[in-house]
Amino acid sequence: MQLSIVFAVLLACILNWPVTRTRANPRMITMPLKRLYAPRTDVHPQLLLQQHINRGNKRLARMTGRSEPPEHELRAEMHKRMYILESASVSASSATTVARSNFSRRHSRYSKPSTKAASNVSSTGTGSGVSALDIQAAENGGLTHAKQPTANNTLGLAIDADDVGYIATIQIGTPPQNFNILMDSGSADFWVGSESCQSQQGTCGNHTFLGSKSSSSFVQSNQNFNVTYGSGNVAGVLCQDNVNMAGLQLKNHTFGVANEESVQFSADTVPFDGLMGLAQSTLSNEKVPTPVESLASNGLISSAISSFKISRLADQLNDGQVTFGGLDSTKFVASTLITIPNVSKIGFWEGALNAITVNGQNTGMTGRTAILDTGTTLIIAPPADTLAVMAMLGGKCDTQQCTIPCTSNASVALSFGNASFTIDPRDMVVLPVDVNDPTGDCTAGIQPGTIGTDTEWLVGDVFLKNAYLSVDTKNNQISLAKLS
Ligand SMILES: *[C@@H]1O[C@H](CO)[C@@H](O)[C@H](O)[C@H]1NC(C)=O
Ligand SMILES: *[C@@H]1O[C@H](CO)[C@@H](O)[C@H](O)[C@H]1NC(C)=O
Ligand SMILES: *[C@@H]1O[C@H](CO)[C@@H](O)[C@H](O)[C@H]1NC(C)=O
Ligand SMILES: *[C@@H]1O[C@H](CO)[C@@H](O)[C@H](O)[C@H]1NC(C)=O
Ligand SMILES: *[C@@H]1O[C@H](CO)[C@@H](O)[C@H](O)[C@H]1NC(C)=O
Ligand SMILES: *[C@@H]1O[C@H](CO)[C@@H](O)[C@H](O)[C@H]1NC(C)=O
Ligand SMILES: *[C@@H]1O[C@H](CO)[C@@H](O)[C@H](O)[C@H]1NC(C)=O
Ligand SMILES: *[C@@H]1O[C@H](CO)[C@@H](O)[C@H](O)[C@H]1NC(C)=O
Ligand SMILES: CC(=O)N[C@H]1CO[C@H](CO)[C@@H](O)[C@@H]1O
Repeated sequence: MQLSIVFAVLLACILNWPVTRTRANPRMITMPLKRLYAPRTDVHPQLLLQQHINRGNKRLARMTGRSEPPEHELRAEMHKRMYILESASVSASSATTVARSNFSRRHSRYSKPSTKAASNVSSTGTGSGVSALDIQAAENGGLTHAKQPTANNTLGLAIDADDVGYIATIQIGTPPQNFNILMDSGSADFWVGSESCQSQQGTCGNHTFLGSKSSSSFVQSNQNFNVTYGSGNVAGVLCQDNVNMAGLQLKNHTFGVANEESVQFSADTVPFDGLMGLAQSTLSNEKVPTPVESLASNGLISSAISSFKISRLADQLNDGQVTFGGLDSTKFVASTLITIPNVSKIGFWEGALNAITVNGQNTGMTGRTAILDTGTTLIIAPPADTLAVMAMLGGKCDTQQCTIPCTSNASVALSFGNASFTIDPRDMVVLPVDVNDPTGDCTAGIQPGTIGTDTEWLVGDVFLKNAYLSVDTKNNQISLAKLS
C-alpha cells in the first residue's frame, strides 16, 4: 500500500514506526501496514461493528414502533462473531466486555492530527483498502477534535473513533462546566449524567456530571424519564438548568439527568457525558422541547433548524459541525440544495428515497424512505434491498454480516428530491474482517436490518459524510446538498 509522504510521516510519528522509501517513486512511501497492528487483547473491531449493527437494528425497531429484537438474539449475533474471531485465532477473551471498555492506547486519544496531512490522504483510501488511520482509530477509540467553526451559532463536531459518532462540547450550569455531548438526529431526548449517577459497575465513570453540588442554578424535579437506545439505556429525572450552546444561552432549560446509565454510557472510555437528540420532540420520552426547539421559541435563533456537516476521519479536515437556526453556506454548494418533506409520523427525520444506484446503474428500487440519523454509524437497509445492492457491489452476505472487498471502489448513490448523492467508496468499506489484512474482505457500509418495513432504510454516517444535512422542525422538512 502506498501512502503520501505527509500521511506516512504523520503515522510514523504517531506509531513510532520506521518508514521505508520506495526506489521507484521517491515521493511515495511504502508502509509495512501488517506490522502496524499487533493483535489486540481487548475488543476486536469486528465486535464493535456487530454492536453498531445491533444498535442499528434496535433503532430501526424502535422508530417503526415494532418490538425490538430480543436481547438474546442480539447476544447470539455477538457470540457468532466471537466464534469467528476465535477460529481466526484472534483473542476474544474479553469480547463480552463492552466496546472500548479497556482499550490500550498507543498514543493520546486527544492527539491533534496534522492538518498538513489533509490534502492528499483521500486518494489513498479508494480502491486500496481501509486507511491505516481508520484502523488505528477503530482500535484506539477516543476523540479527534474539530477545528473551531467560523460560522455563528455553530459547534464543532469531534469524531468518535473511526467515524463512529459525532460529539460537541456545550456548557451547562453555574458556573458553566463543559460537557461532551453526542449529537443525534435520530432521537429526541437530551440528558447528561447526574452527580449521583450509578451503573452496574458502580459509578458512571470518568465523566462530567450535573447536580446541585456543581451548579447553583440546577433545579431537580421529581418527574422520571428513561430512554432505551439501540445500545444501552438511561433513567433519571427531569431538571432545569442553564445551557449554553455555541454562545446561545438557554436559561432554565428542561432536560434529563441520568441517575442510572448502562455501561455503554458509563464506561470510562466512552468519550461523551450525555446525548442530545435533535429529532422532533414528538419522539421524545421526556416529553419536553429539544434544545433547538427551545432556542427558537425563546427567540435566540429564528427557526428550529439543525444543520450538520459530518466529517470523515480519513480526510483529516476535522471540519465537522452542527449549526443551529440556519445553514452554513460555506459548507455546501448552494445550487445543489434540495428540500423534501418529512414523512415520519412520529418525529424522525425521514424522507422519500427515490432511487438507489450502484456505479450509475439503477437498482430499480422505488417507494423507499430513509431516516437520516447522525447517531447511527452505518446504513441499515431491509434485507432484500441489502442483498440486491451487495450483489451489484460484488459483495456477499452470510448470517453475520455483508462484506465487500476492501479494495472496492464501487460507488453507491442515493437519490433525494431530484438529486443523487454519491457515497464515497471509502465509506462503503468500513473495517477489514481481519485487521491484519486491510486489502481483504471488509464489513460493508450497508448491512441488513432484520426488523422494519420492507421499504424503510436507516441512513447513518456512512451516507451523511457525503452530504450537508439540514432539518427544519417548523416547516417539517429536510434539506440535503453536495458538500463544497
Ligand atoms: C485493562 O488493561 C490493563 C492493561 O493492559 C490490564 O492490566 C487490566 O487487567 C485490563 N482490565 C480488564 C478489566 O480487562
Ligand atoms: C495533492 O495532490 C495534488 C494533485 O493530485 C497535487 O497537485 C498536490 O501537490 C498534492 N499535495 C501534496 C501536499 O502532496
Ligand atoms: C456572526 O454574527 C455577527 C453579529 O450578528 C455578525 O456581525 C457576523 O458577520 C457573523 N459572522 C458570520 C461568519 O456569519
Ligand atoms: C479522565 O478524562 C480526562 C479527559 O476528559 C483525562 O484527562 C483523564 O486522564 C481521565 N482520567 C482517568 C482516570 O481515566
Ligand atoms: C420508563 O418510562 C415509562 C414512561 O415514560 C414507564 O412506563 C416505564 O415504567 C419506565 N421504565 C423504567 C424501567 O423505569
Ligand atoms: C424554570 O422552569 C420551570 C419549569 O418550566 C418553572 O417551573 C420555573 O419557574 C422556572 N424557573 C425560573 C427561575 O424561571
Ligand atoms: C475502479 O477501479 C478500476 C481500476 O482500478 C477502474 O477501472 C474502474 O473504472 C473503477 N470504478 C469506479 C466505479 O470508479
Ligand atoms: C431540481 O429541481 C429544482 C427545482 O425544483 C431545479 O431548480 C433544479 O435545477 C433541479 N435539479 C436537477 C439536477 O434537475
Ligand atoms: C412530527 C411531524 O410533524 N411529523 C410529520 C412528518 O410529515 C408527515 C407527512 O407530512 C406528517 O404526517 C407528520 O405529522
